[in-house]
Amino acid sequence: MGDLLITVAPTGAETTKDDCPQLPTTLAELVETAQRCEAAGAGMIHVHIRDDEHRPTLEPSRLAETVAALREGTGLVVQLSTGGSVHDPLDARLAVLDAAPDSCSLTMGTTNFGDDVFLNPWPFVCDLYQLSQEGGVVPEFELFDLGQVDALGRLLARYGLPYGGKVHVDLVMGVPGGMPGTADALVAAVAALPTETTSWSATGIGRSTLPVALASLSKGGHLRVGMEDVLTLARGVPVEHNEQLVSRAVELGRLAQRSPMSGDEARALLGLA
Ligand code: KMH
Ligand code: ZN
Repeated sequence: MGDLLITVAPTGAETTKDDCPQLPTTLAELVETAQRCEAAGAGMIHVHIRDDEHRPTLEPSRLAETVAALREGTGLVVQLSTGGSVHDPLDARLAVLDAAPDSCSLTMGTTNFGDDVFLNPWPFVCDLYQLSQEGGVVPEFELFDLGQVDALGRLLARYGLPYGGKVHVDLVMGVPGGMPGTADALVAAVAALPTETTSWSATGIGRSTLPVALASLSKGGHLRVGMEDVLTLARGVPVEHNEQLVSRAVELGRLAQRSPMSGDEARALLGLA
């Protein structure tokens, strides 16, 4: 029985196919990636999709087709990003839930995102949360800074628990504009999580990937890994396939005496079973 949820975020919305040809951007590449990552130890997939020119898209029928293909081809929990890219309008991001994924990401506030702004005004957060409750979609609360940890407590106090009754959090650390990807920041964020929190994972962007993964395991957290968050295994060593990052997470977990959860075990953790 597994006790470590490994979420793979294989694509993201910010890296281009030209800059990184090994990024899975077509549906066939995404399904192949999902299958190999599941075999390696992932329990959930966090999905951003691309159009035929490999550009980020939230096109509703393409999202629905992606959910169906991942359900058909894997046993992973399928989480669609509602963050999209920094250029996606809020209404298109709300409409992601129409594709009826198992889970959706839900970021708890606006964040400077490098030179861009990742917009998540409070009324949008509230609308998205209520839609997830009505639609039977389990949110994963993405927290980019300590203020967003506090905002999650306010959201739960106002609207109650998510669909499924479990509160699962992902700390996204090391984004330029968000909390740093350090053990100190992780400890502070975990200490401030609302008491309703039932599980949490962490991911560190870029060079903070390993420090954050090790800190998360040390605090009993789960892991998110993938090419959305990091494109190198070490300085100058590109990731060739997301499976490598999942396998490394499994190995780190093994050293911490944790074993990966299956998709079904992830479903139970998240209140989907
Ligand atoms: N692409 C980022 C601006 C999410 O998926 O919910 C936002 C993001 C978060 O990736
Ligand atoms: Zn994302």
